[in-house]
Amino acid sequence: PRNILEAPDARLLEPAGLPRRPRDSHKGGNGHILAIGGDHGTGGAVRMAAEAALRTGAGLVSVATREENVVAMNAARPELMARGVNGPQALQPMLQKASVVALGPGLGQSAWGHALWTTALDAGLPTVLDADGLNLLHAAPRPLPARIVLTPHPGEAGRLLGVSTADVQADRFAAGREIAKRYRAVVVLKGNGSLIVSSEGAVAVCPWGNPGMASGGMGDTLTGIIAGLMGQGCEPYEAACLGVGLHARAADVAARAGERGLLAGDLLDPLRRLVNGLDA
Ligand code: NPW
Ligand code: AMP
Ligand code: MG
Repeated sequence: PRNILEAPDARLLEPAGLPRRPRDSHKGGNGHILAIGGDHGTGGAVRMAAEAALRTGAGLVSVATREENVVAMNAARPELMARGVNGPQALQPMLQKASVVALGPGLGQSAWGHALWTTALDAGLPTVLDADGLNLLHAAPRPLPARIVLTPHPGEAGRLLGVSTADVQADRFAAGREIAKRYRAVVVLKGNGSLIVSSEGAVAVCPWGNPGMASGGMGDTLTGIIAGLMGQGCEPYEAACLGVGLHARAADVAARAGERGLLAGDLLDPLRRLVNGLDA
């Protein structure tokens, strides 16, 4: 795709756009991200989103998921605060402590996922809505929080618009703009040359990334990165631009070892270097 990036949007894709972390910074001031998802069989998705938020520099990250995922998640990544939630009542106190919500990775579309989804959206916190969070929005439209980033891949974008994946890919700019307008949201239309569309319709195109990224969990990682940036003070459009840029550049660094076989988890080490302005 044509790269239409111009200042200031080009600058927003650079790590220099990251908020400074003061010397007296404390975990309470760097965002408390609440990642919600992980239905039967897709617990990994919400874990990857949560871990990416941590590696982006979020102060605290909690996970609301199916009870069955909790023991493994706490064992593998004890910095995460994972809790099993069986419904809205258990989610409410977690929402009260959170500053940003990452909603949808591996959430599924069962009654469980739907109940958590409505409760989380109604809390009105700044939110990154992804994966089944987007599929549920198509199935049951609902008012969205004012600060909202939608991160559809072309298949999810097609569902939101009621058209095919091929239709979305035939005019990605039009599709991204239409979703942003319809939902008054910042939209990341993912894929080769991800588009970031502001709620006013400004578009940035990501010049980085590679086909090694076409593997499970990549999008879930992006969701956590954008949420982590919002927790650290970025506005939604800024967080979306910067997050897409960091994600794709981390993937390019990780792909030096080969595009084929690239895993979403491989992005976490280069991501950490990039958010610190270090050569990755
Ligand atoms: P088609 O077939 O061409 O019309 P789905 P999902 C399209 C979780 N995960 N370019 C393409 O459509 C997620 O978080 C859990 C063109 C494709 O067939 C979700 O909650 C994991 N087309 C849930 O699983 C790891 C593209 O979309 C269809 C495209 C389902 O999410 C995996 C697939 O999309 C996963 O993240 C592109 N670049 N990209 C875990 N480890 O726990 C996508 N399409 O049907 O929405 O399924 O994305 O796998
Ligand atoms: P998801 O489909 O939700 O797992 O998201 C996939 C992530 O990988 C998105 O950030 C895409 O932009 C990225 N991605 C997938 N395939 C490619 C590709 N061929 N080139 C560049 N980025 C890609
Ligand atoms: Mg996805």
